[in-house]
Amino acid sequence: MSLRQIAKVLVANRGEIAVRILRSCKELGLKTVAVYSDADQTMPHVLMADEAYRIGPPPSKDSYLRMDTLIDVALRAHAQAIHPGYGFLSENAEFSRRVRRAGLLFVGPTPESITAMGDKTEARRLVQAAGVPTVPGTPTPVISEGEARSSCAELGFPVLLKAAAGGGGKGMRIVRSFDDLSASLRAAKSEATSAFGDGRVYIEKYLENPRHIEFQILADARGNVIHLGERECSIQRRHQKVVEESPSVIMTDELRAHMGQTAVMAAKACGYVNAGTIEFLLDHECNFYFLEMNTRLQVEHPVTELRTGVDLVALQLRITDGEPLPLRQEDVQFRGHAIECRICAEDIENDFLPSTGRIVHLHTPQGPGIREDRGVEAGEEVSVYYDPLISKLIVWAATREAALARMLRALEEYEILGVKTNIPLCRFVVSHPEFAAGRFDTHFLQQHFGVEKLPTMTAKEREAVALVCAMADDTSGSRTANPVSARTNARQCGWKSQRILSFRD
Ligand code: MV4
Repeated sequence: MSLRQIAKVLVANRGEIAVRILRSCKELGLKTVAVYSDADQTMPHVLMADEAYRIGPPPSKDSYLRMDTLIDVALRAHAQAIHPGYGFLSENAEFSRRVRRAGLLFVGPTPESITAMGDKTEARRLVQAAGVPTVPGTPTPVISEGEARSSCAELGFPVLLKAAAGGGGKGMRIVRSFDDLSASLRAAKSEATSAFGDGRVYIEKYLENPRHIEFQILADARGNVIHLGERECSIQRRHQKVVEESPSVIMTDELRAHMGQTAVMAAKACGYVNAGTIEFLLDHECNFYFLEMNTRLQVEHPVTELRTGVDLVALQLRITDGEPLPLRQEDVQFRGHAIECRICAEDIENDFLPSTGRIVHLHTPQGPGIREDRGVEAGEEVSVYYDPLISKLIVWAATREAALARMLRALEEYEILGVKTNIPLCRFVVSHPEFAAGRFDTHFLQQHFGVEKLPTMTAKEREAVALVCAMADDTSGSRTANPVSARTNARQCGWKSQRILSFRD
C-alpha cells in the first residue's frame, strides 16, 4: 500500500478539492498537512488533516497563493510532496519549480510542461508537430494590424481572437468582418494585458456551434500514457461549466479510440507526466480539434472516476512517487453513465452574482449511485474571498436515462439555507427535453435559459421560505442555526424544498 518516497503530503488548497485529495492520501496510508487562511480555520479540510497550519489572512494572494509560505510549511512539517489541487498555484510553473528546488515533490507535471502548455500558441505548435489536428489559425501571436488582416483574409470570417497566455475562454473576442477587426484587436490586447500581464493575441477560425469535449489522460515518468475517456463539457455559462457527463451522447467506441489516441499523442508531445486533460472542439461532422491542455487535476474529474473506477488522485500520488501506471490502455473499462452538477452559491436571478453568507442548514443527497464532494459544512460562511463552489453532485447509473432521473432525484433532495444556489439552473438543464435528447452544444444555456424559465414560487411557498429564513437568521452568536427545528418548521409549512430552498426573499 505505502509509497516509497512519500509519507506525508501537504495539500496546498481548500474546500472540496482539498478534502478530496486528503481522502486519497489517507487511503494510501499517507500523513496529511492542511493549510488555511483566517477565513478557513474551522473548515472540513483543516479538521480532516493530521496537521494544519495557518498561512495568512483571507485574500488568496496573502495565503493560498504564497509560494514561499507553502514551501516553508511543507519543509517544517517534514512533508515530502505538495499537491496543488486545481486553481490557485496548480498551473504555476514557477511554483512547480520552486517546490522541486526545495527538495520536495510536486504532484503534477514538470515546470517545462506547464510553461509549454500555458502558452497557447506554443501548445498548438507542439501538438501540431506530433500530428494532432488544431483549429486553423496563426502559428504565432499577431504583431501588427496588417498581419491580422492578412491572417483573417486567409482564414475567412468569423475568427476568434485569443490571448496567447489565456485559456478557459478569458479575453476571447469573435470578429465577423474587417470592419470590427481593428477595435476588437485593441480590446483583446488590452484585456489580455490586464488579465494575464501578457498582451499577445493570436487568431483562430471561429467554429460556430461546437461541442466541448475533453479527454482525461494519465502519464507516468517512464513514458507510458493512457486516456480514461471523455467528458462532455458543453453545458457552460460564461465559460463556467455547470453540468458535465461521460460518455458524451455523440461518442462512438471508434471516435473515442481515435480522439483518445490523439489526446495521448498531445500529452506525449510535451513529455507530460501525471494527470492532465486535453480539450477538443467537435463540429457537426464529428471533426475534432485540439483546443488546449489543462495541466492539473480538474474540477470534473469525478465523472471519469465513476465511469472507470480509477482513483485519479491516488494515481497522481503513485506517479509522483515514481511508480509505473498500474493499468494499460486495454485494461481501462468504461461502465455506465456519470453526470456531475456543480452546486454554486450564486444568485441566478441576479446575474449569477456570488451569494455569500452563513450556511444555516444543509442536507445533501444520499442513496444509490450518489457521490457528493464537498468541503464545507452547515455553520460555515461562504465568503467573497474564494470560488463559490459549495459541492459537486455526481451520479452514476447504468444508462444516461437512469443517470438523468437519478440526478433530478438528487437535486430534489438537496436542501440548503443561508445562501442562494444554482440548483434551479441544474434542474433546468437536467430536465430539459433537448438536453435529454442529446441535442445541445456550447450555446445551450445561452439559447434556452432565462430566469423566466425557472418555476416561480406560489404565495404559500414564499411564506414558508420567509418563515424558515427568519428563523434561520435568528441565531445570533451561535455557530449553526438549529437545523432540527428548521427542518421541522419547513416540513410543517408544506415546504417544497426542491423548488424553493435555494431562493431567499
Ligand atoms: C473556440 C471556440 C470556437 N472556435 N475556438 C472556450 C474555452 C476556451 N478553452 C476556448 N473556447 C472556445 N474556443 C474556436 N476556434 C469556442 C470556444 C467556446 C466558446 C466560445 C464562445 C462562447 C462560449 C464557448 C463555450 C465553449 C467553448
